[in-house]
Amino acid sequence: MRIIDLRGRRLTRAEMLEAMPRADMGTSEATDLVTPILDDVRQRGAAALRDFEEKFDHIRPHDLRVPVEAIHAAEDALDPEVRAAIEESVRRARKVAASQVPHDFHTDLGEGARVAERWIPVQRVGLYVPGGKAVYPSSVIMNVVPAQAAGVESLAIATPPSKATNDGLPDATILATCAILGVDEVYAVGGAQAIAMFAYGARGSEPQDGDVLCDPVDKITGPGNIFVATAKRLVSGMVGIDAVAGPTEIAILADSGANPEWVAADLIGQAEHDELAGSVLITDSTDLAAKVQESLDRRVPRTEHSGRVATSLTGRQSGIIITDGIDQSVDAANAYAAEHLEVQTADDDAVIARIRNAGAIFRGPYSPVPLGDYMSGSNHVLPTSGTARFASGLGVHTFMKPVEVIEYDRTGLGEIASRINAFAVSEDLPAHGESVLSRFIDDPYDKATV
Ligand code: HSO
Ligand code: ZN
Repeated sequence: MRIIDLRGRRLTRAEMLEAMPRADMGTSEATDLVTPILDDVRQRGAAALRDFEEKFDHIRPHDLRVPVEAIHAAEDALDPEVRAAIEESVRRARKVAASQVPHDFHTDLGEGARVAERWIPVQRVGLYVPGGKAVYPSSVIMNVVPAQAAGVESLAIATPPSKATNDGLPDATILATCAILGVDEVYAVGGAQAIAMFAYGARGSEPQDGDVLCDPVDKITGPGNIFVATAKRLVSGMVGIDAVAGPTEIAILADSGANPEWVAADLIGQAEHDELAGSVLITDSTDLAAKVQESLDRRVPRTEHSGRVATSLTGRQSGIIITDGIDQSVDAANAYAAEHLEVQTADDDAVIARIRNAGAIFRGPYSPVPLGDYMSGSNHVLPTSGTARFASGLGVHTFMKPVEVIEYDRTGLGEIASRINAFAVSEDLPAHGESVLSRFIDDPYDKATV
């Protein structure tokens, strides 16, 4: 891993952000590729979806919508140990999600003057579940559980057909997870075309599709590759999106007391996702840095996906940041704004109290990222690429929107009617003032009476 030595350097905010290891993303190329896909799905619906599936996933699916029997068959065939793991994950996620549901509340501002806040679930949501180098049934849980806890009425999932089975169906464990969660609207559609289908809906093109293959959704969530991310960016505004996901990343803020073997194992675990995945160690201990490097040299050749792990760890998005003390380590962690931040130091609580930018914080040596990936009860769909500076991970709140209800009566409005009128007149919008005054005087247009 490359070394970024910050010791003795006093960096401006811009220089600090610039110094952080991150991959270059080819976003503009992706936009050129994705735009015609969106247009074509919008115009030709299911016929375009079949063409793109053939082109990108190398299979022309008979059923774009996965038959319910196939979803249940996958559940029946599920390995019992995997089933137990999925159920444990769901149980924990549901418990956390239940306590995340926001409460309605109101504020009284005087007699007859109340503002209430109601949290309303998004009505229909499309969840994207990536295929690619690894398949993530765990991501199905991370999207579906908070959506269900929020009270979302209608949930659809899109995920590419499996490359392993070549039968046009998505990965069997993904289907089984849908069954366990009670989701039966699943599409074997991947990539940018899936995002287009969610955003615009899709007319059927074959008898098995029906007239309407898929209704448009109100919000699209879930991670995906650069094409999925770009498609989400392009349709956002028209529909809601959770975030534009970049490659996954970990930062480990550790001091000399951290276990270098565990730190190395966690860096490799993240690098396993993707050649572009970022693994970053932030430490004030050159001794720890050297030991972690040594451990990586031993471990990387022995791990199953050593090829992509090595590429990821040696890429410009990964590195070891050497700092001159815990303060600078905290500054670096805040500048990097990691999707996942592990803290392994002598005083984790004090460090965590000073972290303001992270998608999720994993405290101490027994809270490694894979715990959160699968089973901690927390959500693993988290802000990447430094967006943790302003965004949060997926949660029940992602699937709800607060709506203010304004409840004033004659007394409450009367109290401030002339103030509202003054404000309205100052903005040269006198009809605004007249709207209010009409409730109290016969002729609000007669300035003498106002
Ligand atoms: N680390 C990934 C989530 C994941 N890991 C799924 C394994 N499966 C992004 O948070
Ligand atoms: Zn992971």
